[in-house]
Amino acid sequence: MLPNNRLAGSQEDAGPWERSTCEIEAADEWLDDRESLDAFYAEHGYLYLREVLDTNAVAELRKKVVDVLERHGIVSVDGPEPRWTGTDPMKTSARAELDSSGHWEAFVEHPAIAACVERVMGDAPFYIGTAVYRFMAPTPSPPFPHQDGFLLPGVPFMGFWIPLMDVDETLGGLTLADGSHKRGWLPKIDPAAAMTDDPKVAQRGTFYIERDAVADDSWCRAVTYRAGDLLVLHPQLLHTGLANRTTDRVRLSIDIRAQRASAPRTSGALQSSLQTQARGLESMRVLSQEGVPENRLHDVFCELFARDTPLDDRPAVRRVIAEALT
Ligand SMILES: O=C(O)CCC(=O)C(=O)O
Repeated sequence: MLPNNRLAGSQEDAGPWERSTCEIEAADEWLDDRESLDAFYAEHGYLYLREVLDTNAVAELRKKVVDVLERHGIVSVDGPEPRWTGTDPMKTSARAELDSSGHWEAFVEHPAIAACVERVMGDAPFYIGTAVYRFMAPTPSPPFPHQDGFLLPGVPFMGFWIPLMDVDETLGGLTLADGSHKRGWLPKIDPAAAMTDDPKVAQRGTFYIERDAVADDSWCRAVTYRAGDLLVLHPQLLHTGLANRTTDRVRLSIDIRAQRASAPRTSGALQSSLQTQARGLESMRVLSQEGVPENRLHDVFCELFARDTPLDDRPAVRRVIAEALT
């Protein structure tokens, strides 16, 4: 059990994900025991590997990220730790700059990181395009429970969530629903929200999780994640970053995704996370214009994705819909 079962400052209407009562189980003792590692992942949908990443490589990546954030006026670096300046990161182009920086690509080439990833995956990794730099300022951004593979259906990737600093309860961290990867696709879809112009609002409004989607007591997290930890997530594992409840600190983490190099590759998996998100939203718009009922939108999207059907080729889209709905 975690020391308290309600995070400081939780809103009354916060979802059960904000009240995680159990602590995630670490699997680092099985790092060289393939069978136990695979069995734990298959049963729980995650692997929490404590301090297995080279901390110098993590610190180097953190410094590169902080330099970008400082240049965009999001943090100031005049003490031991960067401080939030009050600038809303979403109102800057820091994310776009980081996305094209090549920093995570250099990080995974670091020999110690490459060796660790290969040990965890049991194969050489093939990185898919959707890495996400996360810099969560203390803005009131509510948690957004999701499954990373919802818009990448069938891509057999593992998600690597890597804290770039020590992340305690006040900074928020990540909570996950143990075993939820065995429950199929959980988000509900509201196609009307896909019409909203702000992509972040559209994403959150279009794909949402009902409060009782999984048992309240399946939500788990670590009390403190450390720089050097690696949290591996199954693409169907329900999880969310938690609100940053500090006043002046920015939570830094990165999500990197890879599949085993020997697994089949899909072209959709090579898109960036922003392209994946935009394509998902556009698909929901097109499919609902074509009269696909709400409860079948994701099934039909899976077919479009598998066949890589261009959304502007409406006759092809209609053929896929007809086949999927019969
Ligand atoms: O780090 C965060 O704030 C959220 C991480 C997350 O949701 C993810 O890894 O998909």
